[in-house]
Amino acid sequence: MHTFFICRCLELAEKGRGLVGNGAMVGAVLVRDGKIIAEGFHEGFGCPHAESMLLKKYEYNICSTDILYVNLEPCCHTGKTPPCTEILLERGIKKLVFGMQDPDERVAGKGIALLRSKGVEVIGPILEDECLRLNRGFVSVRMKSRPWITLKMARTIDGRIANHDRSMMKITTQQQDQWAHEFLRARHDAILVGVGTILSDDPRLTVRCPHPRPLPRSGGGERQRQPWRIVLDKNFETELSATVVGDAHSSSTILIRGEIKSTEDSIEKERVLEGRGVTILTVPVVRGQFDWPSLWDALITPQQGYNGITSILVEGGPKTWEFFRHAGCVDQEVLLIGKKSLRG
Ligand code: AOF
Ligand code: ZN
Repeated sequence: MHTFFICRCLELAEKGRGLVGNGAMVGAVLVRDGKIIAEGFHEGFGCPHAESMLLKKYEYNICSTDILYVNLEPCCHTGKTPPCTEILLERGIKKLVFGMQDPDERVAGKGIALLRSKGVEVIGPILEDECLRLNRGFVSVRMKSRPWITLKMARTIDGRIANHDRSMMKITTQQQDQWAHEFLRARHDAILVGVGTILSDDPRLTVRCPHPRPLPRSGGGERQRQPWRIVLDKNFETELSATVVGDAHSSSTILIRGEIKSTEDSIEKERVLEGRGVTILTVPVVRGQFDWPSLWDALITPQQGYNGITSILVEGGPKTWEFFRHAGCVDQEVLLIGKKSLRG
């Protein structure tokens, strides 16, 4: 029974994807006599935590036999919001089931210990692997100070990735593309390519899903959350005509440039891009490459209008893939093999 309710927490937690910035996706359910009587989830960066959302909605008395389920250990620190442990104790929660321990060093088991010391019965971890998988980005940011990285590659049956003249080649089938949109693009906070891909292919880098999931706070208006689009552009070569900085989602594009000398043209380009809502981050370049720790810092650290990200799908060409592999910064690789052989 515990696994069933933790699964529901994970479903609720998923609704926060892309909205919680560099924080955790968390869902909570309150169960009485085997039935869910209240639900809540962490709806966005800086918003009340899942437990607090649930208890705000459920203002009635809590019985001593009620069980609160949550996929992440309740926090015991004062961050942007008060400690969840305090709220749970105040409201008289006597039994808690959690999915995984919080890797945040401010919590890291202390939330559970505190609740136990106050006489709350605490059970867990339950479905720990599933919970870790859902929050793999958050865990990576807290444990490794960098986002979770998935490399996505595509090649033909005979191992080719481009035409002989290096022009773009359609490799994957429509079915593979749909899968990649739904299970890769829509499940990462950001899609990353190098500027070479922008200049040669002018991709859209959006999620186009056959089964879009509406955003929780869009009133059904926004059909699909769009991930951030990150362009590694050391020399600031992205053209103003590129789709990622010109379409309706340009405010979800992050351009990472090196500390190059500004010219009149580059200043003007920056002005236009910022006017379109594009986020431009400058990261130091060391021996011709972006400095990794600085790049991660820029991406995971919230700043004005940007709440940080925790997971990236790298889609760029072979140069970008090698760049990530060489740095040992790859957590998962997905290889899509097209059906056609394009020999000749
Ligand atoms: C919970 N329930 O729903 C979430 C938790 O800056 P704050 O105040 O939002 O705190 C962020 C930290 O709180 C985050 O690193 C993680 O440890 C925890 N997130 N905890 O009990 C929640 N989202
Ligand atoms: Zn909390």
